[in-house]
Amino acid sequence: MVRIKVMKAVSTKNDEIAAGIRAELAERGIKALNIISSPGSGKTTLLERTIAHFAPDIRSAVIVGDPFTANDAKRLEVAGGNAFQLNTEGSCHLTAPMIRAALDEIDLSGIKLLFIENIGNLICPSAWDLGEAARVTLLSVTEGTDKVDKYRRAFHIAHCVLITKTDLAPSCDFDLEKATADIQALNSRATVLPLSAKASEGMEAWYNWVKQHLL
Ligand SMILES: Nc1nc2c(ncn2[C@@H]2O[C@H](COP(=O)(O)OP(=O)(O)O)[C@@H](O)[C@H]2O)c(=O)[nH]1
Ligand SMILES: [Mg+2]
Repeated sequence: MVRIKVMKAVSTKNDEIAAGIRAELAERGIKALNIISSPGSGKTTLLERTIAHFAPDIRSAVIVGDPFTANDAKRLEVAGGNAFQLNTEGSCHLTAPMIRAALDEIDLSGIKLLFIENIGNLICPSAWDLGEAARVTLLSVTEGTDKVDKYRRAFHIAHCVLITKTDLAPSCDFDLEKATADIQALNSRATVLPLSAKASEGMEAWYNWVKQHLL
């Protein structure tokens, strides 16, 4: 009983802070994108390409969630992003208070896109509102077609689902048609885009989605 009440109180507080972040970013003309996936499915690589694609006309900032390291933020600085590292000291997801604290440190002048690379896992990040305008969930072909159903909440809450690393699909027995149908059965409003950041396949469709929904 007590435990449930505490969890509810924490989540309510999170949602209040997230609503404040959403309102503040909207007023400043900044769109935030919460990026969710398992470790290694290609979040940072996608961001490297995306930030470089839109620069210098459209400037991006990135809040990079990571349990311990600053490696991804360093990669994204190199790609031209204004990158801010958030270390959770092992915790499995970002929360709105963490984003609030980061925003108080970041210079957002001239920024149009705020990418949030969440901690790599397909469970907890999908339960926490960060004040984003939209959510994108990545599933790499190396993870297997069955992961859509297994981690359904991450796909249910997504505005866009990216099937990544399509260059590796032939060696992974990934069934793109089934994965797409399963995602659409869970969430009919989600756009599903297969792509390979490494092979530069399908990237234009992704950039168009960003333009259409975030710019
Ligand atoms: N073959 C292939 N490898 C990729 C692709 N995108 C990322 N990778 C590799 O997958 C690994 C993890 O990528 P990373 O972007 O760090 O994933 P993150 O943990 O989700 O941020 C790295 O070795 C990348 O080079 C892709 O489109 N194709
Ligand atoms: Mg990463």
